[in-house]
Amino acid sequence: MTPNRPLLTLRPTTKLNTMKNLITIAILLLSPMIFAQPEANYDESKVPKFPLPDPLTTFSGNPIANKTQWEENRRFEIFQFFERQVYGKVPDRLDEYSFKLWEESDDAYGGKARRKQVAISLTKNKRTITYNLLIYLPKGNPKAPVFLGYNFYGNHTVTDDPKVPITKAWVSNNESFGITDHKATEATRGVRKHRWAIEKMLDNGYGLATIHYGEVDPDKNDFSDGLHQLFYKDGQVKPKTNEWGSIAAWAFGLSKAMDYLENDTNISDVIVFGHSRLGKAALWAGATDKRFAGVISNNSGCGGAALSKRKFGETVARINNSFPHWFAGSFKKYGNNERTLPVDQHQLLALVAPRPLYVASAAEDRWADPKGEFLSAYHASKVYALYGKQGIDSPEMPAIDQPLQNTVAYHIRSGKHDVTDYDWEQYITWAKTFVK
Ligand code: GTR
Repeated sequence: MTPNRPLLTLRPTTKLNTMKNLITIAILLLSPMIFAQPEANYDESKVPKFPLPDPLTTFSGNPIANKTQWEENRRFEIFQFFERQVYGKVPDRLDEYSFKLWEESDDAYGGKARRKQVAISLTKNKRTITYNLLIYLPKGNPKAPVFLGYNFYGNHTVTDDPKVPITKAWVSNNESFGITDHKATEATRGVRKHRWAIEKMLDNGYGLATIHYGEVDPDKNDFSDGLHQLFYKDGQVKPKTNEWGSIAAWAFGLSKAMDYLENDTNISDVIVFGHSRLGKAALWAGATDKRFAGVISNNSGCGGAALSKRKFGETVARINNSFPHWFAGSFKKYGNNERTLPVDQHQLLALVAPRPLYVASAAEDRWADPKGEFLSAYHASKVYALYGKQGIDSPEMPAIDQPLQNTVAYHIRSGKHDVTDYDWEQYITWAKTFVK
């Protein structure tokens, strides 16, 4: 490219140049159409026929008949594919990590809850990142199960509790919260508490553990900060093609939190939860770390619970284009090319088996493709059957607000893309029966 070259160079009028001029003008006029994102498909009749890869037939065509064959053979090859071609590999081990319980009190929520705040530090190549885990535990339950999930805007946004400091890390700008420079302020305390039914959890004997995702890896396409850069060799500025994007980094952050939680004597089972992009991270965390006793995907959509080959709402091309840093570089080649994917997201869900799994959709969240999320849970269920666990038996979606709860559970709630009390009520009821 010549620097400072004008966008449009019209040539003097010879016949040939007139042709060239016309072609140049046509390209300029058509370029918005050529390069624009295609409209998302919301028409069932336009969903392509999509043969789904069978979780119980290996890549080389051999049938899987029992859980031993699944675990020793098929699970491993599916896992490896997701690890190298979708979310990306964690490049290496940490050199060191540590936990510091820097605040603790037993008077949270009017004396109902114990609060703990733990700093988690991860070190590699003499570089360290630190992120904070905020924990509320029901005092009436000496060893409580907890939901572990990331929040979008800081631990201080999930509660009005003044003892939780405002995060100093990157946060996404949000006009309605008055965030314009990626910095959270006191004005954002409690702004997301409607998404976290903390008192409901406490009253039912459950705790909450939450982390601001921006403290682990800021959600932007530059790879200069957060978890990734700890692992760089001299001169490296981004992960290799088959190495981790942000979703895998967030999942890794959840696993390191699990290292702390499993040693906290006030905590029993940990159920990993996530909404939307953080639901994608929760699913990958559940697949990579078997210590999570249950996994909840709330409206996780494309690259989460929804089937990629269905092409309804968000697609692989769209997500890689809008969020180039979320997945491994190697996932890009499947944009507009889903047919060539040898896996689909039902197989990600199957990696959680036999542990309890909840997939939830919202009726107005068509971008996330509720039907694709449901079918994915349905098609994962045959792996649960190998363990004698009941999944989703019928390919017919349940009615809105009629949860289907087995070891694999699903609901489609009325309303939009969000996390509501209704969602939490279902998760708590289900966890009491299926996560033990
Ligand atoms: C959307 C994205 C979705 C979902 C959502 C979110 O813009 O297209 O895949 O992750 O963001 O995380 O809120």
